[in-house]
Amino acid sequence: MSNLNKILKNKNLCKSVWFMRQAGRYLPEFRKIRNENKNFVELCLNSEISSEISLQPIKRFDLDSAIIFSDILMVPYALGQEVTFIKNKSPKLSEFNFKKFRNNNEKEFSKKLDPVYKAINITRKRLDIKKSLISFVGAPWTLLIYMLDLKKDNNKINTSKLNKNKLLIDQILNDLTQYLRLHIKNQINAGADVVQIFDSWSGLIPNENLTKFSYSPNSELVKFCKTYNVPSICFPKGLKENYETFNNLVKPDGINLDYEIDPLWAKKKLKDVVIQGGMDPKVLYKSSIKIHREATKYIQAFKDTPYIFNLGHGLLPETDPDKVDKLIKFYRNF
Ligand code: 1CP
Repeated sequence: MSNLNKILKNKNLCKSVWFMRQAGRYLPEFRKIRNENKNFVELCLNSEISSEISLQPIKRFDLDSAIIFSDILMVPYALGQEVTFIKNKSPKLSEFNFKKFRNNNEKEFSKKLDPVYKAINITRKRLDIKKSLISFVGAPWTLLIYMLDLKKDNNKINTSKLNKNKLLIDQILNDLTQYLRLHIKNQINAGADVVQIFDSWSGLIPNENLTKFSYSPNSELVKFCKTYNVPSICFPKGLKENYETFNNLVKPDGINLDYEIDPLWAKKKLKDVVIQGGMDPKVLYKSSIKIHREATKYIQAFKDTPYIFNLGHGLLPETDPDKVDKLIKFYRNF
């Protein structure tokens, strides 16, 4: 069993490090492939290249886990929305059509995403048995934000749009959760060892809607992973002190801290869960001394509990890969 699975399943005190967005634009070897493949969706659907990209950070840094190269927006793509990735901008989706959405079926959905499952299958075969292969989904709320274009800016949602479509949204969330279960099942069957559930925009959920948009759907997906005996890690980014309620209600195997959460607070409040990450990815823009000081805060806080070293959000595109290398070595030597 890999270290990541030993920590998540048996609560072992072994070491494990990987980074969100470890396969991405900060790596020159990724940028080279990206320049030759202008269409991002097509790139995600090229199993051979997707597998190669997933393994790039493993080859370079010998990280403990690989995350499959894909995107959370491949689900809306498979459900019929056009998805365009524009450099340095939020991805854009074509207008949502409720009738078209309801006309989807599971067979077509799985078929459209089959290249992703193939990529998982070949990557699992190429990856050292001692390393985990992480698969992922976007949580329903975070996908809804993109599918219905609900974001005004990075701190605000269009509440009138949300309130105007209440009944419709309940139905969409419900259907979407079923398709996410299927996507998780297909990824597990293809060879994924762990599932990370990204709820990157949960900080934008109005307080009175937390149960409906965050706790319930995440809970359903975590329970679903448990039926396969595959551990899940939730990332309810931006929930602040509600991380505690989230953890008590959703009960994931692992929880990824965002950079706003104080590690000592988390240690006290988040029970019966393995903590992952937390350090602000912007710290990697700073000097080695500052990076080590910040990393020490997390390593010290969690030194006598199972802990997965990672960040409080994804690696930023301007990050220097040498600093990532040094951080990994610092963590391993600690
Ligand atoms: O190493 C990896 O993690 C690679 C696989 C991966 C994952 C797990 C990618 C590739 N995207 C994701 C998850 C993802 N995608 C999330 C959840 C995690 C997070 O919050 O970062 C989200 C919200 C998205 C949506 C998305 N896709 C964004 C965010 C935009 C926004 O609204 O702020 C962006 C920029 C993308 C494009 C994308 N996805 C992945 C890469 C490498 C890129 C860059 C594409 C490029 O080269 O232009």
